[in-house]
Formats: sequence, C-alpha cells, structure tokens
Amino acid sequence: MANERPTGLKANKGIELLTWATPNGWKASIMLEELKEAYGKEYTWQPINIGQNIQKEPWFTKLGPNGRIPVIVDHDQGGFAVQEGLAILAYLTRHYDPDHKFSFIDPFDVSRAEQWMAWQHGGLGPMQGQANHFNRYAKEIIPYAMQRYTGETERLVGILDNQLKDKDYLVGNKYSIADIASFGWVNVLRASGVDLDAFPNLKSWWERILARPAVQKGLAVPSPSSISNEAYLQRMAEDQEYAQKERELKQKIEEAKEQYGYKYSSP
Ligand SMILES: N[C@@H](CCC(=O)N[C@@H](CS)C(=O)NCC(=O)O)C(=O)O
Repeated sequence: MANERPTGLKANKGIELLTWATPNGWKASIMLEELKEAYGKEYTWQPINIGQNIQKEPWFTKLGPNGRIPVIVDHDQGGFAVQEGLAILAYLTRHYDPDHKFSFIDPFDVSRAEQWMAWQHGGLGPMQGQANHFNRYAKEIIPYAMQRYTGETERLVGILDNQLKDKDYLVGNKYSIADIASFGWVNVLRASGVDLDAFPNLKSWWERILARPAVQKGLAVPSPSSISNEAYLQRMAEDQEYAQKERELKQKIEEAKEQYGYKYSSP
C-alpha cells in the first residue's frame, strides 16, 4: 500500500486523509482513529511519501497549498480541504465530536486547548523539526545549530513536563486535542537527541496516551515509524552499528552544547 504513488483523491464520501508516518501526520490519523472508535466515523487515507515529494504535486497543493502533510478532505462537505494539524484537529472536533469527548465547551478550556495547540505549532514542532534537521540531515555539521535546536527542544519539553506535574492531561484533566497535538513529537523525542527519562511527568503522559487503542492504530497509518521512542530503543538494542552511530551523534550534540556553554533551563 505505502508503495503506491497517489495521483489524486480516491474517495467520494467521508473524510479522506493524505498523510505520512510523522509527528504532524499522527495528529490527524490519531484524531480520526479516536472519532472512529468513539462515534463509528469511518475515514479513508492515502500514503503521501514525503521523500518522493508527492506533497509538492499540483493535485496535492490544490488541497494543501503549503505542500506538506497532513491534509484532510471532507467529501461530505463538498470536498472541503483542511491543511495544518491544529486546523485539522479543530475542524474534526467542531464537526464530528458532538459529545465533546476530545474537545471542550467551556470557553476558557477552549482557550486553554488553543494555547497548547498554538504552542505546539509555533514551538515544539518547528524547534524539534529543526533539531532533527541539523542533527541528522544538514549538508554540513553546524554545532551552534545542533545545540541551539536540541536545547530549545529540551526547554520546550521541560514546559510540558512541568505542566503535567499534578495532572494526567494538559487541559481540564481530560485527554483532548491539546494532548494529541504534542503527543506525536514526544513520540519521537529519543531520536531527536532528548532523553525522555529525564522528564518523568512527560514520560508518564506519553505512556498513558500510547496505551490507547486508537492511538496505536493512528500510529500505524500509513505504516509504523522506525523512529518512534519504542522502535528507536529496540533498534539501539538489536543493531550494534546503528547504536554506535547514534552514540556518536549524541556525543557530537554534547560537544556542541559544551562548546557554546549550553545549560538546560526551562522555561
Ligand atoms: N505546521 C504543519 C507542519 C506540517 C509539516 O511540516 N509536515 C512535514 C512532515 S512532519 C512535511 O510534510 N514535510 C515534507 C516537506 O517539507 O516537503 C502541521 O502541523 O501540520
């Protein structure tokens, strides 16, 4: 399935999700799996292999002008398309969560959820994304950028950890779109060079959410990721060559932090 190259929409009713197995993609697939479990709302999906730049093709950018996944199309609303994880979570709950199982009625809780989702969009996602880029994919090794973005990711997850000190979930002590927005990024924290064990409240929150059947299903759309925290630890234990390379990368990040006098501090 994941090898097929989509060339356009394939459904004509319900929600169609265009996605790939990434932290941003999981926001949409987890939400859709939760709605399916809670309300029996079916959806279809297509794999958009971002390594093949399918998200830049004209049929895709007509739906999601930013040329990035995830995008949903609501065939029951005249083919209305939504890009951006935050907007997708808001759209799906506004239309398809009538009992507010994953969203809020109280305007102050609505605002609290919006704040954490905006925080994820403007902070955790972009910073952790840049940490991954400069630690793993940059064409040259730039120690300043490595420590800057890895350090900023640590600062941000420290905020979440603190927020979760006496709470199971971010808003109203209820699992919601506020949690779903950040969960995917925390789900790849280890591969981003940040030690999840150093943030115990966050780790418990991550485990609590990971245990949900709908979350497990959402994480398998379109196929399981090799960099989720669990997959990462497993590969570190089983593949000596990979483990050695990862240890070398961690060492480079540590050296970069030392070079620029980085000290963990949050906020
Ligand atoms: N702010 C967007 C970010 C979307 C995004 O960056 N998606 C990445 C995957 S995690 C992507 O499509 N990358 C492919 C590309 O940059 O062309 C959201 O939260 O939905």
